[in-house]
Amino acid sequence: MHLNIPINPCKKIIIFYGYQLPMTLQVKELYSHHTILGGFVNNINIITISSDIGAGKKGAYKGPKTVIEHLNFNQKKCSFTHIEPLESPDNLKHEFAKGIDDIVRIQTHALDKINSLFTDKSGFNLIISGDHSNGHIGISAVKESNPEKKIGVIWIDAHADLHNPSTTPSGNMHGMPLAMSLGIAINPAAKNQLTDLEKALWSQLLQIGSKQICPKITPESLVFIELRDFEDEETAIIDQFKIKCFTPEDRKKSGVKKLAEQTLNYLSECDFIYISFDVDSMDPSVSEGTGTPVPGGLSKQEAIELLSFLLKSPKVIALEFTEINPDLPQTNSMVEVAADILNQLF
Ligand SMILES: [Mn+2]
Repeated sequence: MHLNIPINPCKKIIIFYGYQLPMTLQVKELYSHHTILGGFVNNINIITISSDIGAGKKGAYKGPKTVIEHLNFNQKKCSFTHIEPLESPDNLKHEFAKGIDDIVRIQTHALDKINSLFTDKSGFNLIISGDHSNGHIGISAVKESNPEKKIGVIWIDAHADLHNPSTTPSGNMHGMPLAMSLGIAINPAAKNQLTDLEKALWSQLLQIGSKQICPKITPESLVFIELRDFEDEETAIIDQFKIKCFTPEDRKKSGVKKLAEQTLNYLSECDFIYISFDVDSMDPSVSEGTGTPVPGGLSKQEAIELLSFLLKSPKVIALEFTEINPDLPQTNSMVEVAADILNQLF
């Protein structure tokens, strides 16, 4: 089916060189990976997607723009692409796929705007997105730009994000981006009964992109890190496809460096790697400012070390930060924590 719904124009903010923001933070030598990232490091495409349609609690749409105000990537050549939020007044009408019509529209629109940035020659991509349903945009952009290549995904998150509208307990679509990326179809026997329109919208979402590639990734090219809160339907998918999972217990046993090495070794067959970092992978002691905090996650320092080791791989083409909600009550500023991590990485 074709949805004839108008789409807001994307606003490309600005491109200029030697970009410098007012806050000064030292780039620590320990975390410097300039030589590893080679040509990438001085050429960063910063992409902000200010949509939080997929989240249960509103406010994460403010995260991307607020984080970039705190970035200080000295001497880097940065380009900025901003995707505006898009929300219809009645967008929550689909009980088991809240906002799915708007999510189809914004993902189609965003992918069209950004996929030219995801070839191996176009630089390193830093995506800061509102809620995690946007993760499907970045993964799709890598695949759409490199259709013959094998794409690996490192999903650093407390949650598995493997639900689809037929299994979700909440209807919030930020719990579904990996099901979208893996092309998981609606199960007619599952507990949630969907309308024909909802089934059609889900199938449209799985095939976004001009090449309509589905699935975008395969289960053996996916690794979870910090996974600790998931439902039975998600466990069933993980078990069925033997998806690689590192829990906080694994991290405590091996340490973050070993964990990063094991992850990259596991994905050695992949041509490109997309890293998605949901800030709820971190412990609530630093991540109160996210919609669904879960005890027992990474410390801020562990997050820096983990990402730093992973970014040493030249296969890593993009890093996404997501689910930063400045509107929630928080003792530590989630925006400042996220920006500080990024400033130390780049
Ligand atoms: Mn997530």
